[in-house]
Amino acid sequence: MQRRDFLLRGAGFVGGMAGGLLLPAWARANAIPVFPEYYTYAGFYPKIDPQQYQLRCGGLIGKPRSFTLAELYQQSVQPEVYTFHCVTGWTVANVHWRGIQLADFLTELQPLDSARFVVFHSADGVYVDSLSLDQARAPGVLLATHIAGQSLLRKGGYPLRLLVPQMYGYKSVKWVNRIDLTAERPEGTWERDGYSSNAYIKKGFSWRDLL
Ligand SMILES: Nc1nc2c(c(=O)[nH]1)N[C@H]1C(S)=C(S)[C@@H](COP(=O)(O)O)O[C@H]1N2
Ligand SMILES: [Mo]
Repeated sequence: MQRRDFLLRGAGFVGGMAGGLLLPAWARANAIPVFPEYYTYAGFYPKIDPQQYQLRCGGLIGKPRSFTLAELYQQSVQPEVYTFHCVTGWTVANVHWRGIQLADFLTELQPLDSARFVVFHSADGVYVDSLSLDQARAPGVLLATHIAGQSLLRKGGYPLRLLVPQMYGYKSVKWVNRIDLTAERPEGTWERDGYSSNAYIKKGFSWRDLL
Protein backbone atom coordinates (compact mmCIF):
# COMPACT_ATOMS: atom_id res chain seq x y z
CA MET A 1 0.00 0.00 0.00
CA GLN A 2 1.22 3.49 -0.86
CA ARG A 3 1.85 5.78 2.09
CA ARG A 4 -0.63 8.24 0.59
CA ASP A 5 -3.32 5.53 0.43
CA PHE A 6 -2.57 4.55 3.98
CA LEU A 7 -2.94 8.12 5.20
CA LEU A 8 -6.12 8.62 3.22
CA ARG A 9 -7.64 5.41 4.55
CA GLY A 10 -6.87 6.50 8.09
CA ALA A 11 -8.31 9.90 7.30
CA GLY A 12 -11.43 8.25 5.87
CA PHE A 13 -12.01 6.45 9.13
CA VAL A 14 -11.61 9.63 11.21
CA GLY A 15 -13.66 11.58 8.68
CA GLY A 16 -16.38 8.93 8.79
CA MET A 17 -16.48 9.15 12.57
CA ALA A 18 -16.92 12.91 12.40
CA GLY A 19 -19.60 12.76 9.73
CA GLY A 20 -17.04 13.66 7.08
CA LEU A 21 -16.95 17.29 8.14
CA LEU A 22 -13.32 17.41 9.21
CA LEU A 23 -11.95 16.61 5.77
CA PRO A 24 -11.92 18.58 2.56
CA ALA A 25 -14.11 17.14 -0.20
CA TRP A 26 -11.15 15.83 -2.21
CA ALA A 27 -9.91 13.76 0.72
CA ARG A 28 -13.34 12.33 1.43
CA ALA A 29 -13.85 11.35 -2.19
CA ASN A 30 -10.42 9.64 -2.25
CA ALA A 31 -10.59 7.72 0.99
CA ILE A 32 -11.94 4.18 0.87
CA PRO A 33 -14.63 4.16 3.55
CA VAL A 34 -14.27 1.58 6.28
CA PHE A 35 -17.17 -0.87 6.41
CA PRO A 36 -18.04 -2.15 9.90
CA GLU A 37 -17.88 -5.74 8.65
CA TYR A 38 -16.39 -7.45 5.62
CA TYR A 39 -18.55 -10.51 5.35
CA THR A 40 -17.50 -13.84 4.00
CA TYR A 41 -20.18 -16.46 4.18
CA ALA A 42 -17.73 -18.92 2.60
CA GLY A 43 -15.21 -18.36 5.41
CA PHE A 44 -12.41 -16.82 3.33
CA TYR A 45 -11.72 -13.84 1.10
CA PRO A 46 -11.02 -15.11 -2.43
CA LYS A 47 -7.69 -13.89 -3.80
CA ILE A 48 -8.30 -13.16 -7.44
CA ASP A 49 -5.46 -12.66 -9.92
CA PRO A 50 -6.51 -9.78 -12.18
CA GLN A 51 -4.66 -11.33 -15.13
CA GLN A 52 -6.54 -14.63 -14.78
CA TYR A 53 -9.94 -13.22 -13.85
CA GLN A 54 -12.86 -13.77 -16.22
CA LEU A 55 -16.50 -12.83 -15.83
CA ARG A 56 -18.44 -15.65 -17.45
CA CYS A 57 -21.96 -14.96 -18.64
CA GLY A 58 -24.36 -17.66 -19.76
CA GLY A 59 -27.81 -19.17 -19.55
CA LEU A 60 -30.63 -17.61 -21.53
CA ILE A 61 -28.61 -15.09 -23.55
CA GLY A 62 -27.72 -14.70 -27.22
CA LYS A 63 -24.47 -16.63 -26.77
CA PRO A 64 -22.19 -17.35 -23.80
CA ARG A 65 -19.73 -14.51 -23.22
CA SER A 66 -16.63 -13.99 -21.19
CA PHE A 67 -15.04 -10.69 -20.15
CA THR A 68 -11.54 -9.92 -18.91
CA LEU A 69 -11.00 -7.39 -16.17
CA ALA A 70 -9.48 -4.96 -18.68
CA GLU A 71 -12.66 -5.18 -20.77
CA LEU A 72 -14.81 -4.58 -17.71
CA TYR A 73 -12.69 -1.63 -16.52
CA GLN A 74 -13.10 -0.06 -19.94
CA GLN A 75 -16.88 -0.13 -19.56
CA SER A 76 -16.80 0.92 -15.92
CA VAL A 77 -17.66 4.60 -16.12
CA GLN A 78 -20.89 5.04 -14.17
CA PRO A 79 -20.35 6.98 -10.91
CA GLU A 80 -22.91 6.56 -8.15
CA VAL A 81 -23.05 7.73 -4.54
CA TYR A 82 -25.14 5.64 -2.17
CA THR A 83 -25.51 4.79 1.45
CA PHE A 84 -24.86 1.10 1.99
CA HIS A 85 -27.24 -0.73 4.33
CA CYS A 86 -26.65 -4.12 5.88
CA VAL A 87 -29.85 -5.71 7.08
CA THR A 88 -28.29 -6.23 10.53
CA GLY A 89 -28.48 -2.48 11.07
CA TRP A 90 -25.15 -0.90 10.08
CA THR A 91 -24.88 1.61 7.29
CA VAL A 92 -22.04 3.41 5.52
CA ALA A 93 -23.08 6.83 4.25
CA ASN A 94 -22.27 8.32 0.85
CA VAL A 95 -20.07 5.66 -0.66
CA HIS A 96 -18.60 6.67 -4.02
CA TRP A 97 -18.84 3.74 -6.40
CA ARG A 98 -17.90 3.34 -10.03
CA GLY A 99 -19.08 0.50 -12.18
CA ILE A 100 -20.96 -0.74 -15.19
CA GLN A 101 -24.65 0.04 -15.26
CA LEU A 102 -26.16 -3.45 -15.12
CA ALA A 103 -29.01 -2.42 -17.45
CA ASP A 104 -26.48 -1.61 -20.20
CA PHE A 105 -24.49 -4.76 -19.56
CA LEU A 106 -27.64 -6.88 -19.86
CA THR A 107 -28.53 -5.22 -23.16
CA GLU A 108 -25.14 -6.27 -24.44
CA LEU A 109 -25.80 -9.88 -23.36
CA GLN A 110 -29.07 -9.96 -25.34
CA PRO A 111 -31.36 -11.86 -22.96
CA LEU A 112 -33.72 -14.32 -24.63
CA ASP A 113 -37.47 -13.76 -24.23
CA SER A 114 -37.62 -16.66 -21.81
CA ALA A 115 -35.11 -15.01 -19.40
CA ARG A 116 -36.69 -13.67 -16.20
CA PHE A 117 -33.93 -13.64 -13.59
CA VAL A 118 -30.29 -12.64 -13.34
CA VAL A 119 -28.21 -14.88 -11.08
CA PHE A 120 -24.89 -13.73 -9.61
CA HIS A 121 -22.28 -16.27 -8.52
CA SER A 122 -19.29 -15.51 -6.35
CA ALA A 123 -15.75 -16.76 -6.92
CA ASP A 124 -15.90 -18.04 -3.33
CA GLY A 125 -17.88 -20.95 -4.83
CA VAL A 126 -20.68 -20.62 -2.29
CA TYR A 127 -22.48 -17.27 -2.31
CA VAL A 128 -25.32 -16.80 -4.80
CA ASP A 129 -28.06 -14.24 -5.20
CA SER A 130 -30.45 -13.10 -7.91
CA LEU A 131 -32.60 -10.25 -9.18
CA SER A 132 -35.61 -10.24 -11.45
CA LEU A 133 -34.79 -8.70 -14.83
CA ASP A 134 -36.81 -5.60 -13.87
CA GLN A 135 -34.93 -5.21 -10.61
CA ALA A 136 -31.63 -5.74 -12.42
CA ARG A 137 -32.43 -3.01 -14.94
CA ALA A 138 -33.28 -0.40 -12.30
CA PRO A 139 -31.16 2.75 -12.44
CA GLY A 140 -28.13 2.67 -10.18
CA VAL A 141 -27.67 -1.10 -10.09
CA LEU A 142 -23.99 -1.56 -10.83
CA LEU A 143 -21.37 -4.14 -11.47
CA ALA A 144 -19.01 -2.16 -9.28
CA THR A 145 -15.26 -2.14 -9.92
CA HIS A 146 -14.17 0.91 -7.89
CA ILE A 147 -14.85 2.47 -4.53
CA ALA A 148 -13.71 6.02 -3.80
CA GLY A 149 -11.81 6.03 -7.08
CA GLN A 150 -9.76 2.91 -6.31
CA SER A 151 -10.15 -0.78 -7.09
CA LEU A 152 -12.29 -2.62 -4.58
CA LEU A 153 -10.51 -4.02 -1.56
CA ARG A 154 -9.94 -7.76 -1.66
CA LYS A 155 -12.25 -8.24 1.33
CA GLY A 156 -14.75 -5.88 -0.33
CA GLY A 157 -15.20 -8.07 -3.41
CA TYR A 158 -12.22 -7.34 -5.67
CA PRO A 159 -12.34 -7.17 -8.62
CA LEU A 160 -16.12 -7.05 -9.15
CA ARG A 161 -19.13 -6.85 -6.90
CA LEU A 162 -22.77 -6.28 -7.51
CA LEU A 163 -24.22 -3.13 -5.99
CA VAL A 164 -27.99 -2.93 -5.56
CA PRO A 165 -28.43 0.41 -3.80
CA GLN A 166 -32.20 0.02 -3.33
CA MET A 167 -31.77 -3.21 -1.40
CA TYR A 168 -30.03 -4.52 1.70
CA GLY A 169 -26.39 -5.47 1.34
CA TYR A 170 -26.93 -9.21 1.16
CA LYS A 171 -28.09 -8.78 -2.44
CA SER A 172 -24.75 -7.15 -3.36
CA VAL A 173 -22.73 -10.26 -4.17
CA LYS A 174 -18.95 -9.88 -3.85
CA TRP A 175 -16.28 -11.43 -6.10
CA VAL A 176 -18.78 -11.95 -8.91
CA ASN A 177 -17.31 -14.20 -11.57
CA ARG A 178 -20.42 -15.64 -13.19
CA ILE A 179 -23.74 -14.20 -14.29
CA ASP A 180 -26.50 -16.45 -15.62
CA LEU A 181 -29.89 -15.55 -17.00
CA THR A 182 -32.57 -18.04 -16.01
CA ALA A 183 -36.29 -18.70 -16.29
CA GLU A 184 -36.61 -19.74 -12.63
CA ARG A 185 -35.19 -18.06 -9.58
CA PRO A 186 -32.70 -20.26 -7.73
CA GLU A 187 -32.66 -19.83 -3.96
CA GLY A 188 -30.04 -17.34 -2.84
CA THR A 189 -27.67 -17.86 0.07
CA TRP A 190 -29.73 -15.79 2.52
CA GLU A 191 -33.08 -16.70 1.02
CA ARG A 192 -32.34 -20.26 2.06
CA ASP A 193 -32.23 -18.88 5.61
CA GLY A 194 -35.61 -17.20 5.17
CA TYR A 195 -34.67 -13.70 4.02
CA SER A 196 -36.77 -12.12 1.30
CA SER A 197 -35.44 -12.05 -2.26
CA ASN A 198 -37.02 -8.59 -2.53
CA ALA A 199 -34.85 -6.82 -0.02
CA TYR A 200 -35.92 -3.22 -0.55
CA ILE A 201 -34.68 -0.87 2.14
CA LYS A 202 -37.46 0.79 4.07
CA LYS A 203 -37.25 3.51 6.71
CA GLY A 204 -37.94 2.27 10.20
CA PHE A 205 -37.75 -1.30 8.96
CA SER A 206 -35.96 -3.92 10.98
CA TRP A 207 -34.26 -7.03 9.63
CA ARG A 208 -36.83 -9.10 11.50
CA ASP A 209 -39.50 -7.78 9.15
CA LEU A 210 -37.74 -9.49 6.27
CA LEU A 211 -37.99 -12.93 7.83
N1 LIG B 1 -19.63 -13.42 -1.75
C1 LIG B 1 -20.23 -12.77 -0.72
N2 LIG B 1 -20.90 -11.63 -0.99
C2 LIG B 1 -21.50 -10.94 0.02
C3 LIG B 1 -21.49 -11.44 1.36
C4 LIG B 1 -20.76 -12.65 1.61
O1 LIG B 1 -20.67 -13.15 2.74
N3 LIG B 1 -20.14 -13.29 0.53
N4 LIG B 1 -22.16 -10.78 2.35
C5 LIG B 1 -23.25 -9.86 1.93
C6 LIG B 1 -23.75 -9.00 2.98
S1 LIG B 1 -24.81 -9.68 4.10
C7 LIG B 1 -23.48 -7.67 3.01
S2 LIG B 1 -24.21 -6.63 4.14
C8 LIG B 1 -22.49 -7.07 2.10
C9 LIG B 1 -21.42 -6.44 2.94
O2 LIG B 1 -20.42 -5.88 2.16
P1 LIG B 1 -18.95 -5.85 2.74
O3 LIG B 1 -18.64 -7.25 3.17
O4 LIG B 1 -18.10 -5.33 1.66
O5 LIG B 1 -18.99 -4.94 3.95
O6 LIG B 1 -21.91 -8.02 1.21
C10 LIG B 1 -22.80 -9.00 0.74
N5 LIG B 1 -22.16 -9.81 -0.28
MO1 LIG C 1 -25.62 -7.92 5.37
